[in-house]
Amino acid sequence: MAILVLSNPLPSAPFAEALRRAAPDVTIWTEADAPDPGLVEAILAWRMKAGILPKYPNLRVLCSTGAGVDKLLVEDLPASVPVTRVVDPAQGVEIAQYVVAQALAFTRDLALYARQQADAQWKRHPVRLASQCRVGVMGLGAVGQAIARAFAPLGYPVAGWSRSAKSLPGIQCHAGLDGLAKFLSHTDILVCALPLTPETRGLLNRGTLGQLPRGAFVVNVGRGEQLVEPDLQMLLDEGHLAGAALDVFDREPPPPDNWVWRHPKVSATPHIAAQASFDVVAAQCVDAWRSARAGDAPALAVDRAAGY
Ligand code: NDP
Ligand code: OXD
Repeated sequence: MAILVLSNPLPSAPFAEALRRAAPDVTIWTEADAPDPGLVEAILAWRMKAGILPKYPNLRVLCSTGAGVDKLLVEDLPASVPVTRVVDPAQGVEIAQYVVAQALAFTRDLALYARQQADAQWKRHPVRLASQCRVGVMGLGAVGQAIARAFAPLGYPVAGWSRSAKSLPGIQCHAGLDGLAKFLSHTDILVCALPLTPETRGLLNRGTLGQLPRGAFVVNVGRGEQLVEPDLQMLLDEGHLAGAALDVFDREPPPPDNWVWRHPKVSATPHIAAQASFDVVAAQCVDAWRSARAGDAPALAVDRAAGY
């Protein structure tokens, strides 16, 4: 029995070391160890290609190195193999810090003042009141709720949107496609913290982003494939949107000639909003493997049909 780390493009050593700490009695392999496929019972991976999983006939569970599992749901994933995600509360706090930092930089005009400083220009602009900047968080799971909670003490009115109806203290909750238009039209700072699924792919497009009030700001920490980049560019250039902070892209890294690198209204970061700790990832992978061995559903198994 063994756990195999296939974390490419992330380095495998930190995951393998954390797994050894979490389960000293278990064989932990990386690709470099020339693993015996028949002994592999769990795989810890960030992404998967078709043709790999059938090589492991005794696979019991496929674990994600991150919160999202979208790159693991390949067509030859055996029906009997559960897929697990990571839930790390510290990661939620970290991602909330990133989003709050971007939102504050936007509402307090920090980029504008940095440009003014470069020209030794002393010029004051009216301050946008937090109470008049409505934050709308798409996705109210582990990550989205952490983001929503972080804004409330700063005085921002907070709303959220999810697939199923919710009631969360201090958050105006909307749900489903029926609730989307009202949610969008009442949102000045839109934060996407959705998992990538067939329903959320391309969801941030001209039609939906165009329903935001003029001057709105968009933060995407979900997945790049949820955003139709040319639509965003058009809305920024037309002035409908005031800015965007993008941490995720459909191609990571985006090619050097991608407009996002240079657009004056875009802040682009290399998928750093938050990373789960290696020890949490490893502990949850080992738990999932032990549950699968015992014939139980792992606690963090995703709904494969829903895609998250
Ligand atoms: P969860 O599974 O805990 O939550 C997902 C949320 O999205 C749920 O509230 C769910 O609704 C909602 N949702 C899913 N599909 C739809 C839909 N079609 N319409 C409306 N709402 C929908 O995931 P996490 O919060 O843990 O993570 C979310 C995503 O954040 C990850 O999949 C990943 O893509 C991204 N992420 C990015 C990071 C970064 O560094 N940039 C770091 C970590 C995560 P419901 O509650 O009704 O099920
Ligand atoms: C993710 C992660 O899913 O980094 O993006 O956990």
